[in-house]
Amino acid sequence: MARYLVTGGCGFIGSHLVERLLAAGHAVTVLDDLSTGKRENLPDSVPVTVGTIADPAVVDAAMAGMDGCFHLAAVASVDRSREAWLETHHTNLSGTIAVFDAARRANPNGPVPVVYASSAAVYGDNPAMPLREDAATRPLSAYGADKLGCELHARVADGVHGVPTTGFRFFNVYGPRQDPKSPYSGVISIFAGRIARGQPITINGDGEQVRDFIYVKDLVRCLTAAMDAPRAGAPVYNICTGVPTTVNRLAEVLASLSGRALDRSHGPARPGDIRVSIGDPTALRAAFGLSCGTSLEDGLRDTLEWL
Ligand code: NAD
Ligand code: UD2
Repeated sequence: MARYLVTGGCGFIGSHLVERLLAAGHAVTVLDDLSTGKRENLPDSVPVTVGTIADPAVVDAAMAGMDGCFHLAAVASVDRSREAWLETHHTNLSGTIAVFDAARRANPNGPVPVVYASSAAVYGDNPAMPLREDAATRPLSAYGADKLGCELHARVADGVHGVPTTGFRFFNVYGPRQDPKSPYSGVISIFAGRIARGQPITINGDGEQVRDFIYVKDLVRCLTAAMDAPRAGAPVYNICTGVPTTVNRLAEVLASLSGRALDRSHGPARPGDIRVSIGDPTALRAAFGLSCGTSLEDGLRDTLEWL
């Protein structure tokens, strides 16, 4: 049994991680400002500090006595990072440095490991598909730039301050509890909610754009595996399936699983929309012996049941 701090634990991915840690018998504390997360995503028994990772004193207090930290808190929206550039930077990069810094002092026995969320957004529009971790990083958004900054500071945390870190570049994550009402929500939660209610969906452009959709419960297995075996050198891994899915096919599978006729129209392509985003999961598999193997159909069935 270990004691873990989960930042962003009230959010979509964080709440699945907390569930997994509790099931494994660990003690979990959450730090979340509830900006997009919800208290009701977690059991009442989980202690939640409501506060911001942008305040180092708050992070220090939350980290005290922990054996490790899963750092997921972020403003997880590319659009928001455009509208509120500096404000999102305070959370997405300065807040991450505050987490690494607090991990130095968390425990009298020495620095504790941090497993943190990066993003496929660090690759920008690099066309080298499938994307391997050594592909050039050229983020196109403040969000992606800050996530790349997290990876750079993770190297400082490890090399200069002795804090073991593992970063994961999440591809398009989906599953229960992804808020379909949020304007920043992913395509699966938007389409699933609308199709299940018999409402029309809008496909941006021709719908032949491709994504690598990763089921949230597969993803959190990778996060806990990394905490169980911290590595030196601040490694960063893709979390992806390597399986391409077009937006058109996604809509068709959702309609078929919901038993609904598909009512779709095509709107203009989203400005700056990336045409193809597929990750190479080879390094992830080699490091942890894990593959993110839940089929799209099974993951979508689970998502639809939750609605
Ligand atoms: P989410 O919005 O559901 O979760 C983020 C959580 O962080 C929320 O609970 C929110 O209230 C909290 N938070 C935000 N700002 C905070 C602050 N200043 N202090 C404390 N808490 C704060 O989003 P999610 O999809 O669960 O994302 C989790 C992590 O995964 C984020 O780091 C995100 O950037 C990353 N990520 C997600 C995806 C995806 O497909 N969902 C893709 C790439 C990376
Ligand atoms: C994902 C991440 C984003 C960032 C980015 C980096 C999510 C939710 N977002 O953006 O944070 O990391 O990758 O590349 O994971 N679409 C429609 N109709 C809709 C909504 C979306 O056609 O109603 C299309 C959209 O134009 C895009 C695809 O669906 O082609 C996926 O969109 P998304 O917003 O779910 O995710 P993405 O890949 O743009």
